[in-house]
Amino acid sequence: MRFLIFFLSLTTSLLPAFTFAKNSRHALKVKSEPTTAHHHKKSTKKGTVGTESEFTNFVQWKSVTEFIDHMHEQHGFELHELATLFSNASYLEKVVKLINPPAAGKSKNWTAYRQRFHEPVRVRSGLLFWDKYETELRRAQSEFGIPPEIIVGILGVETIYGRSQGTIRVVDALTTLGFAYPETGNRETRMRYFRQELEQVLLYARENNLDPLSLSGSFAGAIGLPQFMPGSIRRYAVDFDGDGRIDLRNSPADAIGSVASFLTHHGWTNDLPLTYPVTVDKTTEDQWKPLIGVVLAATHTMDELRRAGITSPLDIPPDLLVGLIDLEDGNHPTQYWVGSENFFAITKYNRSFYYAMAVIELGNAIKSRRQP
Ligand SMILES: [Ca+2]
Repeated sequence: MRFLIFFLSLTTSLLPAFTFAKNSRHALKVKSEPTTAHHHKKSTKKGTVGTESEFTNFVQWKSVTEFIDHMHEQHGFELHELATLFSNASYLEKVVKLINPPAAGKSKNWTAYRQRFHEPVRVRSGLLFWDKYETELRRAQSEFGIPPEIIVGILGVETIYGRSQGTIRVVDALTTLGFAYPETGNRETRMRYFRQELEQVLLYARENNLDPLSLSGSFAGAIGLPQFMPGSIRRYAVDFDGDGRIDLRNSPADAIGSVASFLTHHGWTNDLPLTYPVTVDKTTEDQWKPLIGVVLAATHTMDELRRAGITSPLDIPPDLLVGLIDLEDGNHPTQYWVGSENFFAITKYNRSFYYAMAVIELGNAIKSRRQP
């Protein structure tokens, strides 16, 4: 399961690991839903959504009306308002296409991955962002303990500091994925997840006095500079500019505070080092290989790893808990590292070693270029 998100757009933050489990590419069949739901006439088969079709009558779907009832009974939403909302929601074929995994057979390549993010435009934008929001970054460090370079690294990798937040209507994305997910083995689980996110976005919009249809984001419904899924917004995001609402799309301060809050909630501990390079003993591969990525956590001491054949040229504190990291690099030898709990906190943001390492590298590149 590890790293299935490797070659996908990074606008998938905070999706659970199973998001990109291997899907078949069968045509989307919408079972047990009325064919009257089709808005356009391009569908060729009953109950099948053709690739060019787009229907907007979600409100006629049984599963949608059940969801509406749930939102009414559980959270007191007005039935007619939800009916209006879903009659305005669109099925988006491109969302269904994007949620499918990339073509198989591509090898993982750390060098290629890091080059996507460790590049001049992102570094320059990061320098400007750091200068402009230095006060907020300092405050995030003092309140949450997260260093500026980590927050700057994440916001750079995610959206180039807000430049590419995604233009897909969140309600459309989550309605499409919540009720018309493509035919896959884990379809029911995935639809349940996206319906929960839809529930969360409606609650978030109400709490922050926003029109849910005005929210745009990634194809998976991630929002704002830090690309939080709605559930993560409600659990971890903070109003860091004090204007009384959480707005991750227009308030860089809210984005900064929310990234810091997220990492604190996911195990970040002040002042831990992040990573150390290590060397592996190929003759004991059967002992250390099973230690990679079993859990996204730092659970071993270096003493334990040494016994399995892992050594480091650097001095690693004997009481520091670490986890073993592998970065496959195309035709080049795989790189091995160990990471502390802080490294693994970043992988909770996006479940990939490559992602976390790219965040750290970008943040450090920007930090090293700042005027003292
Ligand atoms: Ca705010």
